[in-house]
Amino acid sequence: MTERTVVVAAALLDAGRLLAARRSAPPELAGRWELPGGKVEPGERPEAALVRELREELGVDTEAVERVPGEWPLRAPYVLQVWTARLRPGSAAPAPLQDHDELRWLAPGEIWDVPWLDQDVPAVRETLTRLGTR
Ligand code: DCM
Repeated sequence: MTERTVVVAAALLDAGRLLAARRSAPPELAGRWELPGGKVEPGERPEAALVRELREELGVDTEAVERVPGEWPLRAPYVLQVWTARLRPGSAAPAPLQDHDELRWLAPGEIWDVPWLDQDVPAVRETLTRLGTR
């Protein structure tokens, strides 16, 4: 039995802004904002899962940059891990293709303007801490 499944999420950064995505499904998560991402498949590297999920959900070409230290519990058996990521040259701009109905690039002073999923709040906070110390 698998005891945990990693969900990878991206702190996608561009020009000093962070991408937030508003979920359109499932009903219990709809309307709340998240760092976009999804489940790592068996045998898949988390960084590869991140790039795949962002391509599927947002139509972008990205690369994972570095892991944000920490791991946050979701509904069992899922745990959330976060990587910073960037758009690769020539990537399309992100568009809400599935799972989301709105996207926002948040400047540093706007990060807490959106109602994040409860479980994403500590991950976003840790991401900001890391960015602030570089
Ligand atoms: N999830 C989350 N926070 C994120 C990304 C995903 O809480 N930043 C949750 C929502 C789903 C599960 O992880 O329950 C899998 O995500 P998805 O449905 O996007 O594959």
